[in-house]
This record gives sequence, structure tokens and C-alpha cells, in this order.
Amino acid sequence: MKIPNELIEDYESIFKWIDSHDDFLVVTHQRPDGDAIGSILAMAEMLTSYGKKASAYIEEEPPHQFEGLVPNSLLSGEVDISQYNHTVCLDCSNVERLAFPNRMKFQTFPLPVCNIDHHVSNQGYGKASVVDITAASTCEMLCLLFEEFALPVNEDCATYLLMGVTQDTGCFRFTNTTSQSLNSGAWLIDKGGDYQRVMGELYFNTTISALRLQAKVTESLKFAFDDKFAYFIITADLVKSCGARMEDADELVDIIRTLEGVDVVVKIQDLGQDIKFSLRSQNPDRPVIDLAEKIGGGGHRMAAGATLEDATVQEAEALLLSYAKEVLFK
Ligand SMILES: [Mn+2]
Repeated sequence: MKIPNELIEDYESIFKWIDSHDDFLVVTHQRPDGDAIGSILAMAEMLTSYGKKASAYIEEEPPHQFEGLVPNSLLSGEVDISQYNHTVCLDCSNVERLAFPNRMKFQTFPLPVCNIDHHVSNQGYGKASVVDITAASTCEMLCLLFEEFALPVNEDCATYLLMGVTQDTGCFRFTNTTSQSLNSGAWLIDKGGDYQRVMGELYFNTTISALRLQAKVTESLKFAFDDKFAYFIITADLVKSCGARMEDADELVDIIRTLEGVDVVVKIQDLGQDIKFSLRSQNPDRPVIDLAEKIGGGGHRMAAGATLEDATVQEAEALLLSYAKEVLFK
């Protein structure tokens, strides 16, 4: 594994930040995914082994698919932040999406932050930052950081890092997978990471309700642009009718993207007041980041997301189709 030459100084600035301070709150974006949760848990675990005081924080209880992997020490809800003096922000490109305790916003959050992320839209906020868009996951970046500066990686830390390294590459299937991703996986297993446990909890743990939801989504899948564009709509009623949970819909976009001949897949998720889009591409000539940015979101070239505030599903669908035509299917 090797840090890209042009980023060595940035990685060093993060190491110095960590090395020269003593207590940290470790945060990530709202509605955290496997890379977000894996990276904050790994960072807090490493910092603790390194003799610092550190806690990982998410806004709400972890999504159920991560329940078997997260420790009791993961903080959520209200937190007394006076115990901390510094913050590490992981896997979050946009300061508006940072999930600080007590609903605090970036602009008024009192603790200085550093920022480690792999999203192309990250502008490098914080007192120290490293943004590595060649990394498939933030957890992969932490592997580089921890190895380069000989930081302590115990078995729990390695297991948390495996969560993100596998989630953001779809278990090393997506086009963002590099030799570095694979080397990170090998390095983490050598460090004692529990690969079987991560696989068991995250990838061999489907419920019949989630499968029923998948069946309904498959039946109602919509196509456009000569069937190269597939999309589906997730509502609370649909999820409820299957006895499933809202987060059971999270992986569907990655399942549908395996369809032969489909270039772009979009999930339209009705969150009540707002609509959330998850976008995936299988064709580098149709990068979904362009479509996500058009809707006001961001992410990666081949996997991106956006939120439309105060909109109905019908409005979201119409907007999506018109923007998709304009940006990706001219
Ligand atoms: Mn990520």
C-alpha cells in the first residue's frame, strides 16, 4: 500500500493533528453507511490504543445491518461535548451533512475539526484535511494513514476497517476497486480483522421481509432511455407492506445495477417531506455524479446521491427524468 505522492503532505498534516492533541470526538455524515460507521469506529479504536481519549458518534441508533458489529461505546443522541477539544470528521464531503451531537451545525460547532474523505466534491474543510479521490473508501485511506505512521491497529480496529473497505467496493466488485483496495483487505486480515464476521453480518444476513421488498421493487422497476436507465420508488407504505425496514431498501440500488444492458440505476426514496436519490452507473461515459450535482447533491463518479427538499415522489420522478435526459442521455 502506498500513499499517492501528491498527498503525502496532507496525510502528514492529519498525523500531526492526531499526534499533537489528546482528546477527540469522531464524527461522520448523517444517515451513515458502512464506510462511515466503520471509519469512525476504527479511528476511535486506534486513537484509544494510541493513548488518546476518543469516542465515535452518530446521530441516531446504527442501522440494523450494523448492529452485530458496533460496540456499546458508540455514542448517539445527546452528548456532553465539553469533554472533547478536537473533532475528526470522516467520509463526509459536505459540511452541511456532518452529524454533530445535539443537532449542532458546522458553522457554530465550537471544536476545531480535521477532515479525512474520498469524495470528489470535498473542498478540504477543517484545520487539517486529506481528500484522496483515488481511494475507494475512507477506511482504505485510514489503512494508508495507520500503516504509514505505524499507528496501532488491533483486531477490532481491523474488523471495523473491513466494514468500509468491503461496503464501498461492493465486496470488491465495483469499478472503484483497485489493487490498493484488495491490499487493504489482505492487510486487515493479517492484522486480525474478522473477515468472516463482517461477511456474515453484512452480506449473509438477509431477512425474508427484505427479500419480499426486493421482489416488489423488481416487479415495479421502471425503465427509460432505451432501457439503459432503470429506476424505482421506495415509500414507507411499500416498505411496511413487506414488513421490512427503510434501510432494507439501501442495498437494492446495488442489486438492480447488476442488470445487463442497464447503464444507470436510481432509487427514489420518499422520506416523508424530502426525497432522497441514490444513483449508480455501470458506464463511465454516463457518470452519475453529473446528474447528482444537477439535483444539488454529490458523491463519486459512479455512485452518487442527492436530496430534494419538500417534494412529492411525482415531482421527483419528473425532475429526475428531465435532468437525466439533459445530462446523461442527450
Ligand atoms: Mn465512503
